[in-house]
Amino acid sequence: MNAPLDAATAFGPGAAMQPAPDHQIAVIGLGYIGLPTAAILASYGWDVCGVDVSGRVVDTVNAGGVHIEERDLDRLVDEATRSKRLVASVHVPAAHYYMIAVPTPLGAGNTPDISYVEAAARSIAPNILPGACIIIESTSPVGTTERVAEIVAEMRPDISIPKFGAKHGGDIAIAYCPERVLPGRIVQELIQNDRVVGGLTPDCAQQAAALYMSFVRGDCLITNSRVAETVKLVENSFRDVNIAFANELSMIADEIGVDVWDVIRLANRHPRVNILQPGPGVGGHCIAVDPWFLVAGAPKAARLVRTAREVNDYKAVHTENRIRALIDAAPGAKVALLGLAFKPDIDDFRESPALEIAANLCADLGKRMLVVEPFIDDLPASIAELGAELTGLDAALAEAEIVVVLVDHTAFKHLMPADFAGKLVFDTRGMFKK
Ligand code: SAJ
Repeated sequence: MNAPLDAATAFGPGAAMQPAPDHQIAVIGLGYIGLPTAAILASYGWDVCGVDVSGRVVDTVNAGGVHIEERDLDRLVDEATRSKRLVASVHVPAAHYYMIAVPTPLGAGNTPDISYVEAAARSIAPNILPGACIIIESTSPVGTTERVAEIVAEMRPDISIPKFGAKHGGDIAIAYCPERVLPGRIVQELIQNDRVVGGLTPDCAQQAAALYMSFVRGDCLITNSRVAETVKLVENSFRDVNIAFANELSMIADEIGVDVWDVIRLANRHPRVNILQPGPGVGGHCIAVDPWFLVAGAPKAARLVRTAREVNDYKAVHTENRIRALIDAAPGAKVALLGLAFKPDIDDFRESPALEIAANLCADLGKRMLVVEPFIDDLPASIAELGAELTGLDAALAEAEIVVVLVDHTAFKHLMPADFAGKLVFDTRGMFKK
């Protein structure tokens, strides 16, 4: 275990003279990123207060439990709370480091809504002490770090706030360090991945990087806050554009009558071609959302990024239309839908195209839909109330004449062509081709 930095190392000469804060670190937002980060920091010896607006979440964490499914997280939180290095609260304490990990949803017209980040900044400002450091981890439109600085400046005229682009200055530090971890591998990737740390000033970046260097095994790469904000949006836009290419190919292949999986497999044997995999659309709360933040920042320039989003959204419509064509070809037949999650082997349904498609089909054909999803015990209410049934894999295959693979969960991968004999099959993930 790495030793945590002491106050003087983290805040520079004289910092130890400041009034003592309640905790070394306050993590604002105990969701998919905040809770694992808080627990890892505690496991590396830091004294952490996790803050959440939900009393239920706070109580769960203080009892050593977790409210989200993520590999190894339950063990980590249990150990962190037992050791008393992690406590949770609905109140923001005075701390050396404040880490903001709250949601940044899409607002009306696909524009970013940073109101939770702004609220977090407002909740930090009254308690902040000179020498402290605010780090924003939430995926954010470019300029959000400066907006946080503005809010703190308005609320705390007694403190000098660093200015973007200045060489030095400010009584506190403010920086942006995006999370880049993959759901399902969050605990591992929080430690292993390189981090990009962007400060309002170089001093801000250094102070923020000192925290990450205490637990990250990858490199901590220093830059300014605007570049760091852009890097995060670009990473997910890059993936979205590449998936859009694969999804568009699959629609072209449908139209010209070739097998897209064969085309991609053979094209990828070219030494400089690496096409991703088509699916029923793109889900999750990152890739399906973040590119819009780039588009909002530069609507005229971001043409490819916008189009990729539209292609990936349209792929879900195309998929649903293909399933409806199968249903029309077999009147009265039962339909097995395999998978609802936004990607394989997780229980996360956020922005899931599979869930959206299933809900639309259930709205018309509820009682004919047999939904197989090994990661849940009950169907989401939106589908259950339409008459669909959560069914075991074997029972669904026995009853259904139409089988649609929406998610290639490992639990489905043992299936063989003989399991589908005599049925109409639509495999949106190419599970049987890979
Ligand atoms: N997908 C495809 N075809 C592919 C790959 C993915 O259709 O070949 C679909 C998946 O099924 C899913 C969606 O894309 O619906 C997104 O899945 P993902 O595994 O690509 O990404 P996420 O959303 O789980 O996590 C991403 C990651 N970003 C990148 O890989 C650039 C992760 O590192 C980020 O931290 C995360 O977004 C985030 O929080 O921003």
